[in-house]
Amino acid sequence: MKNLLLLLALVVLLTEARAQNYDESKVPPYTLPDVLKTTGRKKVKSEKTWENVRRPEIRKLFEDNIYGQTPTRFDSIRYVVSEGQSVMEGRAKHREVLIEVFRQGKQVKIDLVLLLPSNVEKPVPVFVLINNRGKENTDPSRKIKSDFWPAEMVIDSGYAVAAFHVSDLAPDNKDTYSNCVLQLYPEQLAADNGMRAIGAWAWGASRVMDYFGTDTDIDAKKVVVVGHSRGGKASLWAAAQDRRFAICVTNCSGNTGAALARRQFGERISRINTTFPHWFNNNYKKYNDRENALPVDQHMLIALVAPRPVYATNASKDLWADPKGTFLSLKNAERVYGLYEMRSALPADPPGINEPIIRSPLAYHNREGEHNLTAYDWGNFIHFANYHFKISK
Ligand code: GTR
Repeated sequence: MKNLLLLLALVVLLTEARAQNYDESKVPPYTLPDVLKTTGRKKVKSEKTWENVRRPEIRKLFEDNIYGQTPTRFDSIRYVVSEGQSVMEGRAKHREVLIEVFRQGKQVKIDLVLLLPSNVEKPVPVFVLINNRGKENTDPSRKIKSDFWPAEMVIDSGYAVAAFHVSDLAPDNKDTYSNCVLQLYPEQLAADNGMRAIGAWAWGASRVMDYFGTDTDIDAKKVVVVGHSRGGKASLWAAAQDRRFAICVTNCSGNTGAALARRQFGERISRINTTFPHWFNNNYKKYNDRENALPVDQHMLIALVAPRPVYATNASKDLWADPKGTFLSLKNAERVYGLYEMRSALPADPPGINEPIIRSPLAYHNREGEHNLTAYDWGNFIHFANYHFKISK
């Protein structure tokens, strides 16, 4: 009996070791799907063919095989807005925004935390965080401060800063994730290519974008969507679909975020689907241990955001999220930016730790440290937005 248990433990350990490779020399050879070749095997040479043929094709492949469809119809949307307190010694003002979306007698409520800089010419650009951590991280009263959402830094840079919590859209739990947005769209739950939690979070980001379009203090043409880790998978999916987002920031988003799947480095599809079965659609489960069978890889998700700027990051100790695979994903999206005459400034090989490449439509850094979203990251995102929005500082 004891031997059997030992053997079992060994099998589990070996399976785990196989599932998580951290050794660059063990990355298998792979060929990425060609982002600029249509499924009919035609080369995409112009912005027009990209926009009209290849881009919609890739978007559908991501919908069908990974994130699910994103329904855009609902019966009505309502914004309940009230002025809150002045915070940060008067440097900012809290605006309470409740977004209510209705469909077929069902309702979703999104609590948008919004702080606007005072004494600044309006409308202002805005950073909005898809918050996947505790709500205390985005405390509008500023009694609690957190580097996960360093509101003072963003406000003092002349931006509004906003956040909403993923649990308002889909609780991050395999048993309860369908309690919010998916109540509005039960048909999605029944479909193998239907929306799941990450899709619902991205849907929420678009409803926040709807609101920004109605707030005259916000420059809705300058909205930066930010997400960390699972939130970073959602920020990328949101920006890929909703072209109203001007800039996308995907922080430490790793597997099924900004990192290439085919490298099979760190977290893999089989693992993410097992631990978080509620994040992606049923079809994605077909690719467990079959990365090469996917008709897409994550460089194509970044390419969907083109020509809008994308900033992807990693942390040096976060091998789980594959820093090199994230960098390579950006590199492999460069050809699509090239169609728009946008030149990336990324070097051929990943830059060193804490050496951000910011003045580029495709930006990257690998911060020293652990898996997290920090003031260092935010400082770079602000520089990135200043650069692209032509705000001189
Ligand atoms: C991990 C997961 C990652 C990432 C992370 C997070 O457990 O494997 O894909 O999303 O959680 O969200 O912090």
